[in-house]
This record gives sequence, C-alpha cells and structure tokens, in this order.
Amino acid sequence: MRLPCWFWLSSAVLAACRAAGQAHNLTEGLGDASAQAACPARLEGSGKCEGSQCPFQLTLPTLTLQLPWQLGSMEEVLKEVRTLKEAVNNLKKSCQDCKLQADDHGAPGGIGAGTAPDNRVQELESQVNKLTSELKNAKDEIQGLQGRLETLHLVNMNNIETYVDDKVANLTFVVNSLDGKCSKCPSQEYTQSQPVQHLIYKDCSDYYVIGKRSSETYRVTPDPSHSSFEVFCDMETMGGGWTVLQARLDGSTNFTRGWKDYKAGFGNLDREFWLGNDKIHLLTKSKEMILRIDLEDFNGVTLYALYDQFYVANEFLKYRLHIGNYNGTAGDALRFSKHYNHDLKFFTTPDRDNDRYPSGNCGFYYSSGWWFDACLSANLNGKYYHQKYKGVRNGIFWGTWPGISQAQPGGYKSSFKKVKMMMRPKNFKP
Ligand SMILES: [Ca+2]
Repeated sequence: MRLPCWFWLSSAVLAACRAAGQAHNLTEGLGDASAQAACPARLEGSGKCEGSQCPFQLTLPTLTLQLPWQLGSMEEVLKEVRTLKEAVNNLKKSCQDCKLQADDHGAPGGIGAGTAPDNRVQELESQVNKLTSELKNAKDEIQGLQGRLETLHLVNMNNIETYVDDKVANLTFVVNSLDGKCSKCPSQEYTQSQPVQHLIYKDCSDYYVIGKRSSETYRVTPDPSHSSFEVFCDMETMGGGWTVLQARLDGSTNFTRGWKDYKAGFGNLDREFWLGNDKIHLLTKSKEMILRIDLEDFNGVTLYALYDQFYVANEFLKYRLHIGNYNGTAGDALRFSKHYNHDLKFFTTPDRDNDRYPSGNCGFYYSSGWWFDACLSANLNGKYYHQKYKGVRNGIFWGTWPGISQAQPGGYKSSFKKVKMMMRPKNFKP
C-alpha cells in the first residue's frame, strides 16, 4: 500500500525530532533555544480550538537530498519505454483491423465488398486464359508464316517471272477470244463510229461535231458559270456549225429598241431576232470566233463578208466590237474607211449614246442599236424596208454593196431582203 507523501515526510521528521529530543535529554541545561536549534521541525497548535480536536501545524526546514546520477538516464529510459508502448499499441490496433478485414473478405455469400473482388478475380482469370489462348494461336500463325517465308525464300525469281508471264499470256488469250466474239456487237460499232459525246455544248459547232446536221434551235452553254440558252444553228452554209446572232428576212420583228432589249435579245429565233449582247459576248469569249455576214437584196443578189476574228466585249465595256481581217464578196463595210470604221466601237442604242458623233445619238437617228462610229458605213439592224425608200438612210445598210454609193442624196435608197450574222470557232473544220 502506498502512503501519501506528506505522511512519509511527517513520520521521518518526527523520527528525527525524537532523536533530537533524546539528545536534548542527555544534554540538560542547554535550554529551549538550543533544543529548538537541534530540531528545526516544530509541531504546534494551530490557532484557537476547543478540546482535543485541535489541528497541528508542522513547520519543516529546507531539505536537500543527494540522489544517484543514474536517475538522470532513468528519465530517458522512461521516455523510450513510453514510445515503445505506443508503437506496440499501434501494432496491436493494426492487427485487429487486419483481422476484421480478413473476416469480412472471408464471409461467404456476403453483400458488397464480399462478392465483387471474387467476381473480379474470376473475370481476370478468364481474361488471362483467353489471352493465353490467343497468344498461343498467334504463335502458331507466326510459325506457319515463318514456314511459308522460308519456302518463298527458296522460290527462284525466275520462277515467279515465268509464272506471271504464263498468267498474262492466258489473260491475253482470253481477252482476244472475247474481242473476236464481240466484234459484231452493235453497241461497239456505234461507239467506234460516234465521236466522244460532249457534256457541254458551247455553240453550234459542238452539235455539228456530234453529228447534228439540221438547221434549227439548240441549247448551248458557252460559259458554265452562266445559264444555258437557245440559239439557231446554221448547219448548211459553208459546212455548217454556225451560231446565228442576227437574222432579218421579212420585217416581222421591230429592231428600233433600247439598250435593255439589245442586251437581252429579242425576236423569234426561227424568223427574225437579235440574239442579245450578253449572249454574243459569252459565245465570243468561250472560243476564238470568226464572223460571217450573208446579205441578199431584192434583186436576188447574195453576197457575204467574212471576218477572221469576232469578239464582243461585256456590258461594262459597252459591248465593244472587235473584228479581224475581211474576206468575201460583199465588201468590208464594217471597216469602210478611216472615218467610217465600226471596228473597236461601242454599242449604241436610241436610249444610250456611246458613238463618236458629238452632236447627237446615231442610234436615235438611224432607229437601231449598232456599233456606230460617227455615224455609219454599215447598219444591219436598220429598219426593214420591203422596197427602195427615201429620206434618212435608216434601213438595213451595207456601204460596200455594188451600186449603193451611186444613190443620189435625195433619191431612193436600196434595201435588203435578207441579212444573217453568224459566228463559228476559228479552228472549226467541217
Ligand atoms: Ca453621240
């Protein structure tokens, strides 16, 4: 049994005092003072009290104890012991956790964590088995390929060549025999005699190339970025393949029109018409064209003019005319003289003055749209007169026509029965 500290101390002090008291008795005569000095610890009553229940007060002197030096290292050892104890406790706890987990995992038919790992393991096992089997197959295949490769190594290149030659010879024979059998096929005869079909017909010459020989309307697409349109094709004159841009024959169509009409075109393609400046531009832009003009007067005289170049610019450039060298029988009225030259002139209509005549509009005076200079030596869009006429020369006019220059200023002016303007690619060979 462990006693409280104060009890141990008081006992020791009392024992010490008893020893001092005995010594005091041996040395009587020293008095109270010496007795007090011999035992510095005193036990005396504490304050006022009654009876025998008075508490005592113990006064102790200063006490110095000499302890062995090993006590210092004791503290270190105790610290280490405490650390070890903590470590042991932690290990114990870990072991308990392990045990609990092991119990959980071992529980058969449990839910949650108990079944999933089991299935997962099975799944992994089956995957491993599958992979093993695949690996084995691949190995077998590799072995097989290696075997074939070795065999191929043994094959001589000459043998391969011979083999290929044999096959080619066989194929050639088969093809030749098939060719012989098919030589009378009607479809092949057709494809051999027919030229390659055009996907786009830019002008009448393309229709001529595919065998069209009838003079009538066809649809052409000179520029795929613009819509296609109908034109009249002359497949007879000088070999055919002509795209007609203007025709006069009976006066059924009025040619006294404004800019918009000349731009878009007007009239009837089977009779009298102006194809339209935009279309003429596209046609002359798509290929290098030549221009042919056919004229017939009321006396039945037919003449022609041929220009080895023909181009009409776009609307922005006012449909400017470009013609090449002349050839023919009707005379070069378009390039009559230095002062009367329609080449490189802009298009003028009664409502749009682009001519070189400063005092007025040639289109207005001569009742038509044309590439007027200042003003004209030719105008194939003039009014249609069924016979000779007087007054302003606003009829169809070709300045180099035989005898036309002999007409008196106030006299009758000759007219034309038929006019046709048409173009064809320069390199076209009918
Ligand atoms: Ca003018």
